[in-house]
Amino acid sequence: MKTVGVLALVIAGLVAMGLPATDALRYTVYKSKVSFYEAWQQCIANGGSLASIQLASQNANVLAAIQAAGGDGGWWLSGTDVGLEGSWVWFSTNKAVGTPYGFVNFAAGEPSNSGTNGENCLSMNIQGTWNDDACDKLLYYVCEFYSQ
Ligand SMILES: [Ca+2]
Ligand SMILES: [Ca+2]
Repeated sequence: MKTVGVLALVIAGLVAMGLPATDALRYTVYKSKVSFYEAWQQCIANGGSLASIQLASQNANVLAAIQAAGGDGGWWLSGTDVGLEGSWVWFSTNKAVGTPYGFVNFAAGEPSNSGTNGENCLSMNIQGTWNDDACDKLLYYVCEFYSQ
């Protein structure tokens, strides 16, 4: 009882400070390859959201889910700069990437906006770092869900 009470106080404190209770988020990796927009829609259809990452701990949890699920290639997260080149937002939450905690995890040399049509959608690679990919590329994806 005592431990539960302390834990509740800690969580209440974190919420009061505006920090997300990251333990309340769980991640599911979907191993069908779809476009960024289809991934976004599928997560909503499944009762969740295409994953957004604000904290290193969330990045680590998503990476762990990817590694547990297996597979190769990239995994869609909800980041995009399709609205304004170079201005990255998490599509699921409409929050700027890197806000409010400063966590940004692009791989070296990314985002590259490669190709004639550019790259405007954010994926995680097997190292846990981020890349911009063409939004119509077919990749696995990660949905986030709030657990009780
Ligand atoms: Ca871009
Ligand atoms: Ca890229």
